[in-house]
Formats: sequence, structure tokens, C-alpha cells
Amino acid sequence: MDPLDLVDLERFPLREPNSARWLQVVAQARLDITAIGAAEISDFLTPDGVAAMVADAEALAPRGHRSGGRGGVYLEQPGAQWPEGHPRLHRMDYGVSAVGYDVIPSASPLRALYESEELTRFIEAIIDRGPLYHYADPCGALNLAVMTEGDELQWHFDQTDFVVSLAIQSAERGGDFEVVPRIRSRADESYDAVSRVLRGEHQDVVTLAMTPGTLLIFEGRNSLHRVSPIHGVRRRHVGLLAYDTTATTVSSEELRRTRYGRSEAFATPPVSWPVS
Ligand SMILES: O=C(O)CCC(=O)C(=O)O
Ligand SMILES: [Fe+2]
Repeated sequence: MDPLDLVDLERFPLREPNSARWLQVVAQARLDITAIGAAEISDFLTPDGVAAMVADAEALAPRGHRSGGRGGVYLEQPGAQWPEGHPRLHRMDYGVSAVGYDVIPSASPLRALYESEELTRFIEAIIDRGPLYHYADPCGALNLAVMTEGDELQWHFDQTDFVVSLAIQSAERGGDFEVVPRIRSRADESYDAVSRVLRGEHQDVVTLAMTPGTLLIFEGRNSLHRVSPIHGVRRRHVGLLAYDTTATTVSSEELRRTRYGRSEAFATPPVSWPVS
């Protein structure tokens, strides 16, 4: 299977880098990132492409490791130095299941698309920060994030510069990707504005549609974001495609244990699941 066959190549000619259309799509995505910190490339996949990804995601979902509990905005342990009510101390419920790269078989269309050279070059051109590499972590390079009834992701800032996600299936209700673009900067944490969002003042919140088949390139370091609670029986599936500007970055063992339930990756993806 050639994973590029799942992409709408007329609109997004990944096989023709530097063609006029390719350059136009890249330029538009760059403008969107500059303006709002996100480029939403809708209908990146064809309808058949979406269907193939949904079937794959449903088959992979049982391989996910569920994590949940109370999570903070800054993805750090609460420090004693912050006064009561400070956003650094704020904790909210989260719940999500993550299927790690090491358990995604090479026949998976999601994996094949992630590993395609053409997609990497396309994203590299949009990000525009020099050579881009697949994230070197054996679990974290590619994830399928599966969310079911009651799951949600708390308001947070990412610890990476950008994340690339592929919307595969939406929940029946909820599961919205909500963002306050550029609420903070390197120079200004904007704690007051962050506190207002945490208190429920949502006038600056935008919801990104994430219709199935959308490729989203998102700068999450300075844009506060969350996934609202999921309702209904249909699972929400999102592929999280990780890249880095260095070839050797990996996650800590602790992060692997919390997110995937194992600190050592499988050497090859297990054929059947559960592994006996
Ligand atoms: O599932 C999503 O759409 C976003 C996930 C996210 O924000 C994250 O993994 O940091
Ligand atoms: Fe995030």
C-alpha cells in the first residue's frame, strides 16, 4: 500500500515538491501559523483515506494504554512557591488512551503515512526551521490518541514547539479541540489571562473543526488548549505525528511509563494483542 494514495493529491501534490500548487499550499499554511499559531489543512485525506484510517484506528484502539488523573496547565509538578489560586497550581481531570509507535504494525496506513518521505518534506517546508526528523522516541514518535465517553484533556501548553495531528474520527458530541492562540509569549506568561480561561471565561477561545481527514499543524507552546469532554459511544481518534529539529531527541523513561505503561519499547510490533 502506498500511503500517499490516501491523500487528496490533486489539492496537496505531495509527490511534486516545489510544484506551483505545492508551494502555494505551503505558503498558505505558513501564513496561517504566523497569524493564529495553527494551520488547519482540511480534507487532506480523501474519503477513502479517512475510511482506511478509521478501520485501522478501530483495530489499534485495544493496544492503547489508558492514563488519567489530574493534570496541570504547565505539565509539571506543582511547586511550593506559588500562591493559592495561581494557574501553576491549577489541576483538572484528564483521561486519554495512547497507542504507541512501537505497537503500531508497519501495515498500518497511519504508520505508513507518518513514515513517508513526502509527508516529512511537506511538513518541513511548512514549519520552516531547517531539516526536520522523525522524533527518535520508539514509543512517542507516532501515537494514536483514543478518547472515549468521559475522556478529556485539560487546558495545557505543550512542551514541544509544534505538533502535527491527523483527525481520523470525531466523537458524537464534545471532543472539541479548543485553543486560545498565542495567549503567552517567551517574554510574558500572561498569568491573568490564563486564569480567566481556567475560570471559564471563554471569549478568546476558538474551536478548530478537526473534521476527519484534517491535518493540523499546531504551535502548542504558547497557545493554551484542551480537548473538551467526549460524549457518546463513538471513539475520538487522532493521530499524533511527532517531529524534531534534531535527529536524536527521546522521551524520559518516566514519561513512557505514565503514557504507555512501559518504559521499554517493543522491538517489533506484536502480531496479536493482548501480548501473552
Ligand atoms: O488530541 C488532540 O487533538 C490534541 C492533543 C494534545 O493537545 C496533546 O497531546 O498535547
Ligand atoms: Fe497539547
